[in-house]
Amino acid sequence: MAIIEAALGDITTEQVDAVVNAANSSLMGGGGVDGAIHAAAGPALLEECRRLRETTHRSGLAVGDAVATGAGRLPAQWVIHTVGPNRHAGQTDPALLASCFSRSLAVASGVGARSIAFPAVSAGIYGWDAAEVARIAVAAVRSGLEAGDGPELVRFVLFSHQVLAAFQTQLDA
Ligand code: AR6
Repeated sequence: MAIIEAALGDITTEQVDAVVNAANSSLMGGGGVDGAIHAAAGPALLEECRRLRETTHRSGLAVGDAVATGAGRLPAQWVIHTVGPNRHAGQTDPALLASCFSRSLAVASGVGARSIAFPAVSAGIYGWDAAEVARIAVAAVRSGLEAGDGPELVRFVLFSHQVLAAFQTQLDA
């Protein structure tokens, strides 16, 4: 039985096999958790992302999809980049957000990650309500873990008490 938990913290310091990045389709970095992950990982991460753009992801990463790279100087081994829907751009389909979590789990399994940390994808710059993100994320992770041999530990790492409370409510339900 896999463990699903939530904690307050900075995802860049997580001692897990894989950390998920709330990226954008360009994979070239940005603000929020994306900026923090690139800053902590160092230039090797951007270099790997650039290589993806030159090879397998010439037109970028689609909303709801995920892809793995190494993690540069992070304690994790892999960064799994996913692109959440941007509510400010009219991307309001919950299935796209659920897909970020299920695709990230599948990619984590593919690289052999046994533990994974997720941020609250789309709950920042992309404008989704944290309670809705929490509901969608917890449901997607639960069904993803039921469906296959995903990681043994899934930790949601949240940046504020308010967002942590939203995830804790869903985990307790
Ligand atoms: N650790 C954990 N959570 C964090 C951290 C951190 N170090 N930093 C921020 N958060 P956001 P999005 C929280 O905006 O909404 C970027 O520019 C934050 O408080 O990072 O998916 C990308 O390049 C919020 O709860 O991601 C895209 O263009 C959550 O992480 C765009 O932002 C997600 O906020 C993606 O926007």
